[in-house]
Amino acid sequence: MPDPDLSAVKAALTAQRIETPSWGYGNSGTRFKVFAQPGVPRTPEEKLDDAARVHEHTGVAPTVALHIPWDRVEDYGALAAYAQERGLRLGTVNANVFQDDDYKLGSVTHPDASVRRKALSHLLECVDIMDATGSRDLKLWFADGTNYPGQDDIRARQDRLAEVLSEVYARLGDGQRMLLEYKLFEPSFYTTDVPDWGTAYAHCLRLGPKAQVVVDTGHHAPGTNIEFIVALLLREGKLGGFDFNSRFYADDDLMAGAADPFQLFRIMYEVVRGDGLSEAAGIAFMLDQCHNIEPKIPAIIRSVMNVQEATAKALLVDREALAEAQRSGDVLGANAVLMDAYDTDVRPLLAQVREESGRDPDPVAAYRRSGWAEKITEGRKGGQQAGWGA
Ligand code: LRH
Ligand code: MN
Ligand code: MN
Repeated sequence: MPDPDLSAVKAALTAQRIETPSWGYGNSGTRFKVFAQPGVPRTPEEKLDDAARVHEHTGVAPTVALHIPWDRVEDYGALAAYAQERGLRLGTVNANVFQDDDYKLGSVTHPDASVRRKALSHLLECVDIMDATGSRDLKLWFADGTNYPGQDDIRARQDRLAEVLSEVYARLGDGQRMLLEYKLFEPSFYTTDVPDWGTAYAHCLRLGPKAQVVVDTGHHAPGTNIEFIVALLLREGKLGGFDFNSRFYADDDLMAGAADPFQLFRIMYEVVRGDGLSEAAGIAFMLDQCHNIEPKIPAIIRSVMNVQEATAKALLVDREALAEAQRSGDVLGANAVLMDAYDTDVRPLLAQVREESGRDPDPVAAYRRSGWAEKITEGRKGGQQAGWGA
């Protein structure tokens, strides 16, 4: 394999940004049990304190996604200032219209207009919060759907969804975007109103350029070729971002890159191939995970590193050799080019990138040595639950 231009690879790795989720720092679990951990944040501010540790040790995680109302505070401008004092910014605002009794039959697709209005007003409030925090993106995921054939009119629900989305879209300011997230199933099991990229894409296309699709890697049927979806959305200019996590079964929310690092590499290769790492592409690389049994901060650091490793391997693909093998119909040769990059141990390269920017080459070890875990275990009692999974 010829030596790739390592300075360009290093520059891309240094410039990469990965957003961490506020809820990843809180206690979480399954519907069977939430295992409380020592030292877990009690407030949104303490979640930011922990996120600052992740950024300190990795250097690539300066923004934190909020989930409203899990991160409700009186003064969002003050929260943004608190973040800034710690070298962070508030990132994507995630709306939550799935934890209220009124939403039993849906939120934005509910048959009753007054429930839809309630959901809409929450979404609009989230845009107000974005104005206060300086956030660019509003992330929308809807639990809406039905459990039984005939329960509601599939088409009418799409109409209601389109109507609410267009009202939110109209409220977006310059430089703000709406990211629509799809998920195959759960909590609804018969129909889901935004089950797949095609549905999300169709709505975003009608809405306009500020509406884009977000790909949560845990939200597909087993065997789905996620990198194909990424390639297609990117080609259409409709890929807004990722919620990275790992899954073995369904929406497991395990650490990104843990279950299937090869899949993460294939996804990141399509991102690189589509020039999606550039700032102009505007793609938000976010984690959407919870850490039910493992310590949270080092797990988030590990996940950030896993995304970096997949990115590094993707950047190392010898694109010229690949194109040549593809042109000449050299199936095995083309596959070998891709596998050469995947099989490269990029950990020394990433260690070097970290050292060159004045950081410890091993972020997890540096965190362990920092004493932060002991400090929060001592200083924080009665940590907050992430918000769901009780
Ligand atoms: C839904 C989802 C969505 C929510 C998050 C907590 O499964 O992926 O992104 O906001 O989980
Ligand atoms: Mn998600
Ligand atoms: Mn999910």
